[in-house]
Amino acid sequence: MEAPHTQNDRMAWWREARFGMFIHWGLYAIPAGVWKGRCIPGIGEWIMHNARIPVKEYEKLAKRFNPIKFDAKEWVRIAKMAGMKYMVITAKHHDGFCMFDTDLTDYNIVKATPFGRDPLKELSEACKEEGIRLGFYYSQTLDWHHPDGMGNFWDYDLSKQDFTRYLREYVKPQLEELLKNYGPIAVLWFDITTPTPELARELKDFVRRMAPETIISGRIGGGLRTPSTAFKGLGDYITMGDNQIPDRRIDDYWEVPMTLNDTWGYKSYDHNWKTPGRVVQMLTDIVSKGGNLLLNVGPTADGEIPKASVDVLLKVGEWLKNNGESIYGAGAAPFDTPADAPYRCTYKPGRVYVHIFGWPWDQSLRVFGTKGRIASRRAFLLREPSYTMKWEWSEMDLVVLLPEKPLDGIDTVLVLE
Ligand code: JFZ
Repeated sequence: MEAPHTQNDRMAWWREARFGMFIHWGLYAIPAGVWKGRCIPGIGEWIMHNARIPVKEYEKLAKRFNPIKFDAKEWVRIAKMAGMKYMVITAKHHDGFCMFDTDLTDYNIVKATPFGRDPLKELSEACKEEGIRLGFYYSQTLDWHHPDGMGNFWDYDLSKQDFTRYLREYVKPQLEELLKNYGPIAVLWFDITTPTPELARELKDFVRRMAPETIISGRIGGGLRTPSTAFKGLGDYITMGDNQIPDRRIDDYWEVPMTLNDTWGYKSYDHNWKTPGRVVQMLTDIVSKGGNLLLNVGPTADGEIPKASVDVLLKVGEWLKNNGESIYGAGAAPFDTPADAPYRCTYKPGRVYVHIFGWPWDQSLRVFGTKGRIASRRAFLLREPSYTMKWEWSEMDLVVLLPEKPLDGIDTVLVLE
């Protein structure tokens, strides 16, 4: 593939995609939030840290990892049915266990588990077949297994660590394996940020040289330290804090990583699922501000995406099947919408998509701040283009007379053009 000439070239598919699947899958799915009979607080993939599990104990989980129900084609089918255009899966999370075949350590799913297969290889093939882009999450800083990785203060003497050696002799060779053996890799999703701007720069240059088309997430770091939990640094886009939706539009590339319940890695007792309506409205809110949504699933130790997650995703996919034009390739409108408005506006040149969440009791919808910003000549419902509506200007706002009932209980899309 020809190297992208500009940042916009590299990001073009990503901006069009708007909606991706995040997958947190690893040994932590076995305890699933419980350790020695105790429910361990916090997100599931942090159980080794939160329960202070010694490396020698945690490693034993590998011999129990046999996700025989794993089916890459099924996961890709679910992502497509949900209307997701890219997938980002954990290649190595903070626990250090490698979900891919690597020569750098035997602590990996092919060599250390009864499963003996490479799920990232199978996913890469399934994604290629179905036209879904595949990215890898890679924890380049925290590694609670490797003595030179950061974060394991309960097993290792951190004063004896050599992080630079870890990055150069372990992280970079593994990234080379991932970029060369599973490619083309659409996104490298780094996390936590790299400890120094110099090492972040070294990492970015390394990836760029090897895979100029691979998009790099904002948590590679290398930028100015700010109190914000949103990071861009040397990345190609801003990674917002977990589940953090900005309160206004951002004129840059940015993405919200979001959980479907309250954990990334599977927890057997976390049933706090977001409803399909909530997901659609958050996706719409994010796109209306110019961003992408990377929505997470946490597969079980058997290799299945929890049914409750699938149920939500399929309903979101149904809505996108009917209204996807207002999301894919759309962005922020050339006017601001009050945060408490019962609608959000996404935009493509020549068309404003008004996503109506709350149907006005008098059927009169006021679209704030539009006068002089859009030359509206026609107002119709995206799903019923033949049904046009009366509208008029009122001060700076456009007022549209809607039909008596919404077409869609979650989000009815009105088009102004
Ligand atoms: C990190 C991981 O620790 C977590 O396990 C998960 O993978 C998540 C997607 O990423 O958690 C973070 C990292 C950075 C911030 C918040 C959570 N932050 O900067 O706000």
